[in-house]
Amino acid sequence: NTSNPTAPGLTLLGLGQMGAALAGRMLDQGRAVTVWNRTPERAAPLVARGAASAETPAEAIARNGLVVTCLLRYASVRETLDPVAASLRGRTLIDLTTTTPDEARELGRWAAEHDVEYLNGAIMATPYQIGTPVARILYSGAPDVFARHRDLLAPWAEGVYDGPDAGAASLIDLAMLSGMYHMFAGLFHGAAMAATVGMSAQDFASRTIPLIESLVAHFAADAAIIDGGDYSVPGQQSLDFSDLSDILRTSEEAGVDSTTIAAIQALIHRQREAGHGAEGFARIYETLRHPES
Ligand code: FVH
Repeated sequence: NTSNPTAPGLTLLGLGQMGAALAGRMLDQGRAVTVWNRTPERAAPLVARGAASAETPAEAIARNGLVVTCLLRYASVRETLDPVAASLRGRTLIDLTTTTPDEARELGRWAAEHDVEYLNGAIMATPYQIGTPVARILYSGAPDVFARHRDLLAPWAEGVYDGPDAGAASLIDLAMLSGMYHMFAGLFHGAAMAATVGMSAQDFASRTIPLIESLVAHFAADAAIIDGGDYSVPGQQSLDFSDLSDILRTSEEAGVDSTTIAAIQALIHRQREAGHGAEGFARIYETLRHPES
């Protein structure tokens, strides 16, 4: 840990698994870091690595112009910051707590009312990935605040700026997680089906992973079709062809819960009933995007 006295310091509020990883990475880069945590004992390993510890959020905030929060959820951010709003005046707040987009926007309004510069951040990494090439942090909010802090934040992850709407980073984060959870739920459903003929989940995984890997790239082609709005582009699997009745019936006959696959079948049927059966599977996007139409 070679300390770098010319680099600006930062204050980190919240030393859970992620907050500790963020603080540790900055200490490794020689940055002056002041930390605070509701349960003070969690600061000790970081103090041993060179962090300064503060007894209260106000004391921690007073030490630096840049204040980063990484707490459990939005309520804990407000619980921590509301009583010390005056001490944040004129400083920069970056909230890396997972919040909903509206919560991020509300915090943006709160920050503006208290004369605090604000960026919302959404961490797309585990604590162990912080500082590695796979880590990304999405930021949204004031463009000049991102531009001024981009280099300072770089040791954590590649910073991706998603525009001035403070809720955008959070929304994109949650959208990506939605895709991930749907994919895993589908794989778990398949594993449950395969288990009824004696296949282990591990065998099912090794059989399925190459198929999924070969198909993932097709998402880009579907995305181009969605953006273009023409679902009749030749070469696609049609909605009539994509009928999932066989999968649904087999799942039910095998006694496996069919909630996930039935939801996809319902989306397909909505579009077929609207006369789009000859068009591509990506057309179900229209029902998701415009549920009332
Ligand atoms: N861990 C991960 O893989 C994910 C990756 C994606 C982004 N998340 C988000 O990061 C936020 C923090 O997550 P974490 O992993 O650090 O969470 P914990 O280890 O559970 O630590 C929680 C910290 O929050 C403090 N805290 C909780 N409630 C309050 C409160 N009312 N007032 C003040 N602080 C509070 C807690 O303090 P303590 O329990 O040690 O006293 C921890 O410092 C989170 O939004 C993830 O979604 C991480």
